[in-house]
Parts: sequence; structure tokens; C-alpha cells
Amino acid sequence: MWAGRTQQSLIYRSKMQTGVVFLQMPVLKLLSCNLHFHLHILKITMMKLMTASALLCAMATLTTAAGEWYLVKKSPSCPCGWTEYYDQCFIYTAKPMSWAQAEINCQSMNANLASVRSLEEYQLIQRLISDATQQHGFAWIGASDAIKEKFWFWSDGTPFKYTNWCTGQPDNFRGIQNCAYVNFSDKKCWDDGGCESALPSVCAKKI
Ligand SMILES: [Ca+2]
Ligand SMILES: [Ca+2]
Repeated sequence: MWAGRTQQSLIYRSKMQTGVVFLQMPVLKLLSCNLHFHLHILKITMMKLMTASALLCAMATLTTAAGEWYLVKKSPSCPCGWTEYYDQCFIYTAKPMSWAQAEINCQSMNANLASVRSLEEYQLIQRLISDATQQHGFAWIGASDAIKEKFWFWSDGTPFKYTNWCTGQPDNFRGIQNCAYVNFSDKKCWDDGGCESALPSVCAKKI
């Protein structure tokens, strides 16, 4: 059902199951990330809406008077505060924690410490850190060889393929370095450090 078409009206077409809703601009402004909406907004006139309706074949034709409406596509998206990148959501946690504490913190958000599958993903993680801190500081990611020395794995189960180790790392210095962190040295690459060190961290989860 369409509600009344006043400025205050929350007007929507009951197509949520298809991820498509129509909203007027005042309503769009009310939507915040608290609602976990990720909106792709396409401004359309009523004439264009007719075309859009034809394309979205399940949609009934509108017969209301002319006006500007907005076609809003709700897509799977990240919770508020997380950064979407392809099929994953990322978040930087500034509070310094041990690697295990950081992993548990991620798990409390249905995530894991971030695995890294490509240079692009690594650069995204670096950008999250620099955006949050205006620095290029250390942060735990999900790589560890704590179970068996030199057998590195990602805590989220991703196959351990891409790496960005600094030259000479991982070196398991003093025999006690089993957890990976980012932005080591002027090259801003990876180092293995002691898992009990308190560092910020980056969590990631699949959408
Ligand atoms: Ca090690
Ligand atoms: Ca090291």
C-alpha cells in the first residue's frame, strides 16, 4: 500500500523482498547507517519510473500524479562503521590487544582478524588504519604460526597464499614470534611479532 504523499510520509513500495524500495527524499535523509541500509539511489521522474517498472517486471505500474521519486536498491551491506570491500566488511579497532584478544574481539562481532588475499586488500587495510589514525601504525591481522612454526594460517580459514612480509620476515625472532602485524618498517610490510604484544587490529567478515 502507498501511504499518503506528504513530505513527512514514509512512502515505500512493499518490494523489500526483492531489495527494491521507492522512497521520497525526506525519507532518504532519515535513513542512517543505524538501519544498516546501503543505498544505491537513482533519481527518477515519473516517466522514467514507468520504464523502470517495466524493467522490474514484478513491479506494479504507478498511476499516481507526477513528482520526483527515488528508486532505492537495498543491497547486502556492512553494519554501521564497517567498510565494504567486494564481499567483505572491514573494521579497525584502535584499542591495543594481544593477538588472541583481538581475534576474540573480532569473533564477538561475527568476524575474524582480517585475512589478506591480495595487494588491493592489504592497501584497503592500510587505508582503514591511516583514515582512523592519520598514521601508518601497526595492527594485527589474522595470520599466525602459533600452532606449528613456519605453518602460517589465517584465523578465518582462508588459504594462506598472498603475503607481504618485509625482507627477512617472518624471522621468529628469539623463537617467540607467531603472529603477523602490518605496517612494519619504512616499507610498511608485514612482520611476525610476539602474540602477547598489545596492538590495534583489523577485523573482517564476509557479507
Ligand atoms: Ca613463528
Ligand atoms: Ca619478526
